[in-house]
Amino acid sequence: MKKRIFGLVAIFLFGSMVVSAKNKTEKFQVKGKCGMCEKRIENAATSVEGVETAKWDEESQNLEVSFNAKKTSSKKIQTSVAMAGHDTELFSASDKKYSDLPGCCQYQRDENKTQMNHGDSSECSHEKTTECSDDKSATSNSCCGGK
Ligand SMILES: [Cu+2]
Repeated sequence: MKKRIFGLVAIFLFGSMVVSAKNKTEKFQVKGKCGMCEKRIENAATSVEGVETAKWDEESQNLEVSFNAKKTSSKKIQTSVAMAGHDTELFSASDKKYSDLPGCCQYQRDENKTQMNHGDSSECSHEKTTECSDDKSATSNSCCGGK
């Protein structure tokens, strides 16, 4: 019996090692306010190809994602979340996307941080054509306008 349990544990450990070889878990800050935000943020994250799970915590304002590092990256996930209207550590949502959110979801924005991100073009690594084109206001006041 003991041997059998040991065998199962060994299989489990080996299995989780294989999974962790390509799966990565990262945590970053995403601004939001309520349960609707939670759904929107998590949906935006899981809609990115390669994302396995996404869990946003309202109290800590942290989004924990686990994803296949070969298919996507924390940057891509944050881009998607920002496009849904929520500021992340790296990217700010466009003013239009933000104002399109329901009133209960209009979280407190950090003005200084927003300006800093917009001014620094090195933060803007996503493809201008695919990520920025559906939102005209993005070209004037988000990082999409810098390139
Ligand atoms: Cu909300």
